[in-house]
This record gives sequence, C-alpha cells and structure tokens, in this order.
Amino acid sequence: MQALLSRAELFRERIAILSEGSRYTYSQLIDQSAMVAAHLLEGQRDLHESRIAFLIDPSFAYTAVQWGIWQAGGIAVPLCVLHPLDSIRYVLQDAEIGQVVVSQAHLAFLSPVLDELGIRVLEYESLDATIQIADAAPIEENRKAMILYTSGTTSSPKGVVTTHGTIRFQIKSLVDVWGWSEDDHILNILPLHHVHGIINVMSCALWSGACCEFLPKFDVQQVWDVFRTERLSLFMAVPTIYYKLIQYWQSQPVAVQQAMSASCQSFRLMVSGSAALPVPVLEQWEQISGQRLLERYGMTEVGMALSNPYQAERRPGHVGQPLPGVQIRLADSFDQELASGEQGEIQIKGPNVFLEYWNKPDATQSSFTADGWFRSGDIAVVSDGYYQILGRSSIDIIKSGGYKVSALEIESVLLSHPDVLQAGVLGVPDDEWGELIVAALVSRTKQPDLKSIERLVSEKLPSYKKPRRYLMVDDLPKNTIGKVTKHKLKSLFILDQ
Ligand code: MLC
Ligand code: AMP
Repeated sequence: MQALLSRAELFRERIAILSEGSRYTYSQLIDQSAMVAAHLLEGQRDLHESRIAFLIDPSFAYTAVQWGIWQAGGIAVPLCVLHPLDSIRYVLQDAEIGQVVVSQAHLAFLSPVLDELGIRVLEYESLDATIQIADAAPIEENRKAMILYTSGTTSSPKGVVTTHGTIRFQIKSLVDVWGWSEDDHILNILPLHHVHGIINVMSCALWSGACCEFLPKFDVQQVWDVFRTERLSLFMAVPTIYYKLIQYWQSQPVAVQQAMSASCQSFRLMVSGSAALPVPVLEQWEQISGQRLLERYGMTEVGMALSNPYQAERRPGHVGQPLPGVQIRLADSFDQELASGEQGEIQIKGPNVFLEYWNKPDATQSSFTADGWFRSGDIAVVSDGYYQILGRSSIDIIKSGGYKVSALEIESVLLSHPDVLQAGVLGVPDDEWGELIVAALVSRTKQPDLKSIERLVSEKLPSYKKPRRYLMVDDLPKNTIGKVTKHKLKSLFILDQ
C-alpha cells in the first residue's frame, strides 16, 4: 500500500479514474481513501489485519474503499456484486469479517445478512467527509493485504491471502514487461473480485499514473462505443469478451465495421487471459482490429506467471515465457522436474506466490510441494521457450467465461434438492464460453421438478456457476470402486449435442 500511495503522490494532478461520467484525480483518490480509513479506524492507528469486506460496483468508490482498507491496516475482501446472499454469507463467515463497506445500491440487498451476523456496516455514500484524517500506522510489506475467493477441487471456495509485498511484485512485473506509463488509458470491464481486473487492469494503471476508466459491467456495445472515442491505449479481457466483440462487429453494416476497426489503431496493446484463447479468435480479432493479442497465463494464487513478449513474437496458442523473477518448472505426479519437451504440471515459485489459504492450513500445505513449489494443477509443455497449456489435472475444475468454477460446489447444491439422487457436473467445450457448464442428474422421482432445481441453483449460486444444460440419466457412469467417471459422462453430453 505504501508503495502505491507514494507512487500516487507523484501524479497528484493527473486523472486516476473515470467513472460514472466523472473524472477523479490522484489527489482525490488519496484524500477519499484517507477519509474511508479514518471511518474504519474510529480513532485507532491500525486495524491489525482485521478483515474488511466491501460490496461496490467497479468505480472510483471501489478503489477509494480498497485503498482506505489498506491504509487502515485491514485486509481487503472484495465481495462479488453478482453473488446471491448465500455465497456472500459464506465469504463473510469464512473470512471472519469485522466490518463491511457497502454502496447505497447494494445496501438493502446486503442488510439482512449483516444483521444476522452482527457485522458493523458503513454505507459509503453516507460517510462524513469532514472526519479528521487518521494518523494511521505505516504498513509493512509482509503484512496481509487481500483475500480473494477462488474455486478449487473442494466444494467450497478458498480465500487466497496475498501480502502487500506480493501485490507490489505482481503489479510491478506487469508494469515493466508491458511498458505501462502515465500516458496510458485503460478500460476496465472485468469484475473486481479477481486478479485480472484488480491487479492487471486497475492496480497497474494506478501504479503507473495512468487513467483507469470503469464501466460498471461488461456491455458489448458500450465497449465498442468507448473504443470509438479513440482515448484508450490498452485493453485486457478474457477470450469470451473478444468473442463477443467480434460477433458484435460482424453484426454491423460495412461502413460501421470500418470505423470500428479504424478506432482500434489508438491501442498500443491488447491482452487476453484467464482462459485459453482459441487461435481462430486471435486471428479474427487481428483481422478486425489490426491488434495481435498478447496471451498470458495466471492464477489467483500467483497473479501472472507466464506472458508472451510485448516486443517479440506473440505465438498463437501459447502463453509465452516466465515473467522476470518468477520460476516455473514442469513436474510429474511425484513432483519431479521433467526434461524439456515432456508434458507436466506447471509448478511456480517466486515473490508473486500467495501466502496461504485463509484458515485452511491443510489445503495450503497440500498445494505446495515439499520443496516449496506451488502446484497449479495446469498441464503444459514447453517448446522453444514458449509454454503451451494443454489442460488441467482435475476435470472438476471448469473455466467458463474466464471464471473458475468447481464442479463439486455445483453438485453439492444439486444434491441438496429432494428430487436429486445423483449429480455429475462438468464443462464441455464451447466456442463462446470456453467451457459450458452441464449437469447429469439421476432423479429420485419419475418426474423431477427441473424448474425448482434451477430455482434452487439460482438462489445458491451466481449465474456464471449455473449449469446451462441438464441431462437426465438412469445412473452415472462409475468405475469399479464406484467413483463417477467424468470423462465417460462428458462423452454422453458431446454425443447428445
Ligand atoms: C453468463 N451467461 C452464460 C455464462 N455467463 N451462459 C453460459 N455460460 C456462462 N458462463 C449468460 C447469462 O445467463 C445471460 O443469458 C447472458 O449470458 C448474459 O449474462 P451476463 O451475466 O450479463 O453475462 P456477461 O456480462 O455477458 O458476461 C460475460 C463475461 C463474464 C465474459 C463478461 O463472464 C465475465 O466478466 N468474465 C470474466 C471473469 C474474470 O474476470 N475472470 C478472471 C478470474 S482471475 P440470458 O439468456 O439469461 O440473457 C484469473 C487469473 C487470470 O483467471 O489468469 O486472469
Ligand atoms: P483463477 O483461479 O480464476 O485465477 O483461474 C486460474 C486458471 O485460469 C489457471 O489455473 C488456468 O487454468 C486458467 N488460465 C489462466 N490464463 C490462461 C491461459 N492464457 N490459457 C489457459 N488457461 C488459463
């Protein structure tokens, strides 16, 4: 935090954020975040890593609150504006949240759970701006800064804890390799409860003295409208978003298409990540925009780890080379490093790697090898220095629209419905979403109530975790020890298409 704040001091008069039609300077961001810190501290000097959650749409307010929590010595826990109350309650309880800052827009929605859990609530718009600014204690780099929730091979999401030092390293490495400067202007359309939006877009911009413009959520037409102003120099998104931008471009008359394509000349860099970028999407986008997408690879637990080069060859279907200071090796199932050319799990070491899963020492321990390498669960091969992602070691982890989703989490919700006897969830390949979430169900009754099953899922899970297709089967395919064989199940869905 200290590093971000002292960087911001260098750019006081520059525009830091464009949001909801207003411009905010770095001075305003510094002052507003100090005001938030003072309210959180209530006269103390340090929150001593108390967890502070916040539910605010991507905007100036979001950033001011995040920086305010950091200045006050708290751990920032961003809540997802798309999550239903059940998912939010889980995070509030798991992270043992002490206070929540919420914008007016989400207050009525959140209040019942805050009352239920007895959590102090601060309504952002009602904070008294005349409060005396706190004399907050300096925050050392090894202190915990943020918890982001990520799905894994367990049914409940885990809180990934990073320190101020980890975050500084993650930001600085991207600023250096992608040539960020104060002249840059980026549009954020990503959700701000994941590293892609928080670190790669917003924090890199603010470290650099650049301008970060927010749309509250992705909207394909609005994104093209902003492109057409030609004020942007950078754009970063998941492959699904490039797919949608291409589709929209294709739907327009030729003269409009030409103007849209011409507006892409203002960019110096466009980046894709969070999921595999299909080569046809890269090629079509290059034809439309003249921009060769730079694909990189990362993870909530490690920030960014591999990146195609900014200046040299960006190889389609590959995620490039290790970022400076990040060590990567490919290992077999016994954690032994493999010879060049062999396929293995990506394992990662370096100052970019997270500290721990919140309150889950066993999960933390098992995600590292005995000699301290983080096990990513992604399988890759390297040729000529360029890494290529081949898949994941677990079929229970799905990537849909760039979101990581646990099949087990969805199955446990489905199984809580009285009509469902067995449930098998997985991802099937899909041009638009990367993977589409599908579920096979064995029903307890002759006529299962699919509508009420879908209602239950919507109540318990955000829309991006919803199965998009259901298949009713008599039994799930299982192996000799009774475990569901998901690869067999997957072929049922593919045959059924
Ligand atoms: C939404 N829809 C889906 C879906 N999500 N359909 C299938 N599969 C999905 N996953 C449907 C909705 O039901 C709705 O349909 C329609 O799409 C529009 O819904 P929406 O919620 O408005 O979607 P949209 O805003 O268009 O969302 C698409 C998206 C979003 C790509 C913008 O998924 C997104 O923001 N993804 C980014 C996630 C991210 O930031 N990941 C980074 C994780 S960090 P209908 O019919 O109801 O209208 C990480 C590390 C790293 O991975 O390397 O970066
Ligand atoms: P998350 O936990 O949401 O941070 O997602 C991290 C996962 O996204 C990684 O483990 C990969 O499986 C996937 N991922 C990120 N970038 C890429 C990429 N460029 N190509 C393929 N998979 C990717």
